[in-house]
Amino acid sequence: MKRYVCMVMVILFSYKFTLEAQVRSVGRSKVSFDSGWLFQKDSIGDAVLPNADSFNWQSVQLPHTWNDKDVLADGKRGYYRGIAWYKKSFRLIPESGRQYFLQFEGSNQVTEVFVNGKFAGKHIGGYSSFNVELTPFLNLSGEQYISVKVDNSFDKNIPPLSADFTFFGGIYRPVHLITTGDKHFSMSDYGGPGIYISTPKVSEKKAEVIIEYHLQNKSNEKVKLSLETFIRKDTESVLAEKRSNVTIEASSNMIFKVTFKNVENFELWSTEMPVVYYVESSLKENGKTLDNLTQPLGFRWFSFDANKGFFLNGKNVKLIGANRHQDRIPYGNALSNDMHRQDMQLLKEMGVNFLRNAHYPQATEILDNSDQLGFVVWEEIPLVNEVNVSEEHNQNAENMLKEMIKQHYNHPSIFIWAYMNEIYWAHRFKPEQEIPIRNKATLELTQRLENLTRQIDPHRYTAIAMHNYSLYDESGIGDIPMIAGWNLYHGWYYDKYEDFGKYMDEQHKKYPNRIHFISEYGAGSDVRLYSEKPEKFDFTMEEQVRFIQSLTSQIIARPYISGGAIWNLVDFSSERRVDATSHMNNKGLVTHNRKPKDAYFLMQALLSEKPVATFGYPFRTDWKHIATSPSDTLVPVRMYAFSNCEKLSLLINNQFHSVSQTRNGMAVWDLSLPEGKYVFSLQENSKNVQNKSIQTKLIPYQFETNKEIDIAMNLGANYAFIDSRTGQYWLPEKEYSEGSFGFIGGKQLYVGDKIGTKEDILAVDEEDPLYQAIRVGMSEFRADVPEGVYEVEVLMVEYVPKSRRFADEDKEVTRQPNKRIFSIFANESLIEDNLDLGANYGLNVPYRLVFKTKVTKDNGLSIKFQPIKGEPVVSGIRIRGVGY
Ligand code: GCB
Repeated sequence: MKRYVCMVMVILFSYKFTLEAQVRSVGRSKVSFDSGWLFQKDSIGDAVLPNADSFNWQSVQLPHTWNDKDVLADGKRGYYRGIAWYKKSFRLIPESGRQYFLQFEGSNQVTEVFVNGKFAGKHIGGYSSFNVELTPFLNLSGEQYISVKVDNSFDKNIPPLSADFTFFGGIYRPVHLITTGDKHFSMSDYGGPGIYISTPKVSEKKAEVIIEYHLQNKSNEKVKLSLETFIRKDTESVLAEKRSNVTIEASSNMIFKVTFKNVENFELWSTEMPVVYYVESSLKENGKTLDNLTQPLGFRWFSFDANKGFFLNGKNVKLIGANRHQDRIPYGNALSNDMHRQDMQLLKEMGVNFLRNAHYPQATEILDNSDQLGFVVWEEIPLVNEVNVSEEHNQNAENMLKEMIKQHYNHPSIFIWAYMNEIYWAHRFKPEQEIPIRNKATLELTQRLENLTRQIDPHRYTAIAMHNYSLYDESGIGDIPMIAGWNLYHGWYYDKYEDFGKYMDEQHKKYPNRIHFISEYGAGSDVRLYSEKPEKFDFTMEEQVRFIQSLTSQIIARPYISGGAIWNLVDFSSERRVDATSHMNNKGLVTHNRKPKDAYFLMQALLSEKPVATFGYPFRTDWKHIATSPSDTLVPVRMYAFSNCEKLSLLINNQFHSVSQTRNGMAVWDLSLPEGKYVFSLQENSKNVQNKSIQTKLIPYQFETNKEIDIAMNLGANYAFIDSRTGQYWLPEKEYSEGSFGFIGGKQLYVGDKIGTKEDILAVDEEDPLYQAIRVGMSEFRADVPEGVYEVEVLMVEYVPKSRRFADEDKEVTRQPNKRIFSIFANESLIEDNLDLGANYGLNVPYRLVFKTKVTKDNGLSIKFQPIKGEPVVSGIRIRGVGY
């Protein structure tokens, strides 16, 4: 009884509270609408109508994606692309004269919203914000029910059709409930704020500010309203203000412009001092506020020059920064605002001034932070790789462009609007007969999107990102945008580092009037791979550093290249991708969980204004080395630090060791250390800046006892693989020499001109790089070990003999019998007879052969690979002494 009374009181109280709130509601309110949702994937029926049966529905909080897990390494390709439902009941007593909207910041990719069982709106496209009006569908009783159908299936008319990233499905950005009066700033202008601020003329002292208001009168009466505009820096200081009277016809929209001819006494927005002002606008009727909204404003002027690059407020500024994708393991693309902010802080701390929001418009939080932190931003729509020849496709692309520009128009950080990325990428896979019609359609769409961009926003630059494919020049597409963006990977996917500069110099010579920007350059790295001999496409930490060092300095050395952006700030999900890390693109400067890699610290050293000094190898503590002779007692350690200081000192175990001059962002020490534990200290100007503990281990040339033996060798590779789960260290391969151990015969596998295969090795995701490196045609692995029992592991896989970036959506394992057959012997006893990896296991399916064998006195251990057909393949060998 007592409980019942309490409940009634709570209901009465909340009812009263709601009523009071209604009476008081003025202006605009915006509250989060992210909690209390139920979710179901693969729903058999739909959830349009309220249904008490929520069996099997999952409780979720937005932002949410349903692909957070199935895109991870799971032994199979593909992830759920289809329909899912969200539903939520809530209480809202609609007040007359008020309008109610849901604002979705991002839902991928087709979203249909139902309110109390009625269709309320649909949105196509996964990367922009949209509003759905609830008002006409709300129940006066206050009990409301909303359901949302989201579909991320492939649709040939919705870009992106294909791309190197995962198309996570879900309501993956926040949703807000917005309430306004019945006369308000437009809520139906492509998701834009209905207030568009431009600064056509800015100088150091004076600026012209034009504000275009899109107003909506939803009442049945013609009304006279007053519109108040304040330009403020903060609550105290008003820079300019204006009150205007506007008359709007019944049930209609109008555009009204407010111009401030001469705004003075402001500070400029720059990448070093990003001063953001606010335009505060209120729409009032008889003194009562119906709607109010604040938008950012920055005072700056800028231009690009085909020879001299970029100028901001009259000053030549080289733009250097990174591209950013928006996902993170294990959250998929459903990142919290804290996570977005963390990315922006990482970028800022790196000392750069540029961000490319690739390949789609990003969260509001990213744009707000760009304004505040001072990034020059390039933003683009997700038109990637290819177009579909259809008007519906083109209209969707246009719509996305309008949404992006309108929604982010007021952000002072936006300087470049782009609308295509590598649009000829899929060209070479298309049937010959389709080519002319595709080419024509692509060219026409480019011109159409260019015209549209310039028409909506004549104050910014336009761009497309191209790759090194001659069709961009031949078709004339390269001449359409104001900026020619280039995604170049010389020295990674193709050619050599130096070819990058040559390529660009040729472009500059051929097209002297084009403004060039390097929209992408990058190399992959896996924090488990280390090499003393880094090479193209080996995914070692050292190679990513070398690549970035070379291309960044080539960009900086060329004034006509206005800027460059590393691909990518973060390791990101690309479900179909084949790389050292399966299902991921690991060209990040930071790992997917935002831990800076060596290349991040290099960028910081090259670009930061403040002094920085950081040891390399943030993920590595162990250095192992196989002695090169019986008397060798030292482990070579090439330690480096990233810094912009002139020179740095190294101390080892508190003892001064030496000073190293920094060159190109790096100070290097080539050390030879006896086995042991060390504490390294980095000093700048006698001040300790960082300590790092490492451990060195010498694998003897020759072993004396069985028990000390544990040799693990990454055959076919010049790099070590350190298993992140256990620390198990697989040494780079070594050739056999008398009295010691190693491989005999064969060669390292190169597919194309790249070391190893980069295929996804099924079922052993954590060990992919180990299997990917392969020694082909090895006749024997010999170890002159003392007598005893040894456990031997032989790692093998039949590889896909081509170099591809993306795996097909294999439904089942491909068997390929008879490609190679070999037998394996251990000290003459047959272990595997006529092994046919392609037949028994299939392509990319690993075979880990484990057996024990006894070695008798002075015989050593010999594992022989006897070819019967083709050449044997071996990826790794481990030999462990296990007694006698
Ligand atoms: C590119 C694409 C980008 C890819 C990148 C890569 O040029 O624009 O989407 O992720 O290359 O890593 O291959």
